[in-house]
Amino acid sequence: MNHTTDELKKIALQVRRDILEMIYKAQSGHPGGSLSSVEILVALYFEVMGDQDHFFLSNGHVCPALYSVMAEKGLIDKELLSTYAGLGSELQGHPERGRLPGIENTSGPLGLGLAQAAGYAAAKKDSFIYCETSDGEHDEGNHWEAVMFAAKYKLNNLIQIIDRNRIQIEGTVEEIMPLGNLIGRYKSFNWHVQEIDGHNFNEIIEAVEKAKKCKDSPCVIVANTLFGKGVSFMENKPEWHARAPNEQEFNKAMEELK
Ligand SMILES: Cc1ncc(C[n+]2csc(CCOP(=O)(O)OP(=O)(O)O)c2C)c(N)n1
Repeated sequence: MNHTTDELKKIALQVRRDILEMIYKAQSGHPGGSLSSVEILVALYFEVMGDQDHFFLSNGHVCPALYSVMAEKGLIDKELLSTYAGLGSELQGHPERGRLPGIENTSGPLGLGLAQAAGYAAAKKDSFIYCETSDGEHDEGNHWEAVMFAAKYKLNNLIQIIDRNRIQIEGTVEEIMPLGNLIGRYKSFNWHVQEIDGHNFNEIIEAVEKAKKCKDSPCVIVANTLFGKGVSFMENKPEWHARAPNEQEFNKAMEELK
């Protein structure tokens, strides 16, 4: 590992604070999924990805987490974070390819990122292609086409990580469109599957190392996470899917993120 677990945790805490600051300042954004994705993104950018590799964020609404991780890593200017979701900003509320170096795909419409990543993986066999998706995105038919495509072409350089926080836009995934045995579903589509705690750096990094050794199939890591992780009154509360905190809520959240 390049960093100790304590160092990674420190970065994750700063990313959570950045997420809150961005969404509070813009009075717009998606805190629940941003907060659940933090360890996945910190692990990818700080421990896992090499210069040859590419990352696709499919659930683009959680981009405050991505922007902050990119800033912490020094890939973008930290000052930019305060422009999040502003008119003309490089940091749109849903990322746009071409607007900011390092953003591979435009997102917002859900269920497209895996197809984009799979196409890239098919074309660039000499690099690993990582794609974060969410459980809510599994409602989209296009996503499952990409699942079939990746298996058919045995894209063993494609690694999908699902932010399995079990919440989506107006309730739980289970209420809105249950995914049943998600692990069994991926296995039946000939993917290599692992299930981990998506807030545990060691588990994320180990799972990716295993995924990199996959021979004949694409790999998916189902990362069980907590929606709103780190801010007690947001945790597991669907109303925080796309809501900005008011001043009092913001101060309380920042008090907890210390
Ligand atoms: C194709 C498409 N359909 C619907 C939406 C509206 N939408 C935005 S976010 C969302 C829920 C996504 O679920 P998930 O990513 O699991 O939510 P989170 O974990 O961030 O709360 C929906 C349905 C969309 N952006 N794109």
